[in-house]
Amino acid sequence: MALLFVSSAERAAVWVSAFDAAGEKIIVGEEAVTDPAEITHLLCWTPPKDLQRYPNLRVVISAGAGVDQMPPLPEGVELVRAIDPGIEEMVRDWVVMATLMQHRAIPVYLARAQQGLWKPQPGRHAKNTRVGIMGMGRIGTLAAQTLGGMGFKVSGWSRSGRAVADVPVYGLQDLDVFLSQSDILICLLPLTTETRGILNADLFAKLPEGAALVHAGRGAQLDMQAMRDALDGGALSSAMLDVTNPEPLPADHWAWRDPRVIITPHIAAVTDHHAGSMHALEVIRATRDNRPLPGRVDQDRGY
Ligand code: NDP
Ligand code: OXD
Repeated sequence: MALLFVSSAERAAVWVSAFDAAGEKIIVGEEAVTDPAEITHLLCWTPPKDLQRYPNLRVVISAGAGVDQMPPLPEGVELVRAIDPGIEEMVRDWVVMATLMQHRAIPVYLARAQQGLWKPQPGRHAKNTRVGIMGMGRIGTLAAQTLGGMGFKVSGWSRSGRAVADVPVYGLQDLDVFLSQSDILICLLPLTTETRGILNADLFAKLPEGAALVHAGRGAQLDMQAMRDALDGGALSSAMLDVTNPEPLPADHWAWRDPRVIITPHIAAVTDHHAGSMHALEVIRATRDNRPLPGRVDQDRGY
């Protein structure tokens, strides 16, 4: 078995030493492939155009946790997402920071600071703030546990409504109830056919008046104009986005200059190359042993 590595040169050095230490074969870059038949695994953000060139390809491993950038794969080729506790903790940290910033009205104070305005406003205790998390997977669960531990009233929403320790989780049919109880709405959903455009006017209208939005899922889930209308109409009071629609956000986009919106350029998580290589090695061993692949994506479901 051999893994074809199609990613940045900066990552490659770490991966090559991890694979050498584990006695597994890694080939960096398509130009280095002499025998396409030996390639069984591929690591990439998006695959090279001609995957048919690799007749024994069995698994494509995404360089990121999200897999929405992947095209349909040839019949029989499995897709695996990156699994890296470091990514999950970093996104959790970003989400907790964004939640605290909105909870403590930091966008308001940043705007007042621009005017040199010393003007306090009443604050709110965490125990009186309801946080709703859309997407209770690996990252959503971690965020829920941390925010719950800080005293926020946390609930979740997921496709299955599967219970998570100490956190009430609503299923698909209970979206409206979930939204009506979300003073701060966090989106940590994968981008799929069902979740594209889910953060829209209809959804914002179901939130408590003046709710805040925290978005670290994928840009295409958000209707930016609907968000602006909701901010203008009072359904939303502020938003903090790590992902935008489009992405990158053009320099002249209104959202950069709106004091109610704080944007970071998709930096919530930074990939840890060592952790990525350890996960890929585990995927290779699982393939060899016919075990379930860690991080296997259901390609019909899209995550
Ligand atoms: P998981 O696959 O572990 O979890 C996905 C969650 O979303 C599950 O709870 C799933 O429900 C739920 N879900 C999926 N589809 C729907 C739907 N149609 N309706 C309701 N719930 C749905 O993903 P992760 O937690 O690891 O990551 C989530 C996303 O975060 C990634 O896909 C990526 O887009 C984004 N991300 C962003 C980063 C950044 O830097 N901003 C970095 C890393 C990830 P169920 O539990 O029922 O299956
Ligand atoms: C990811 C991301 O999916 O960085 O890993 O967004």
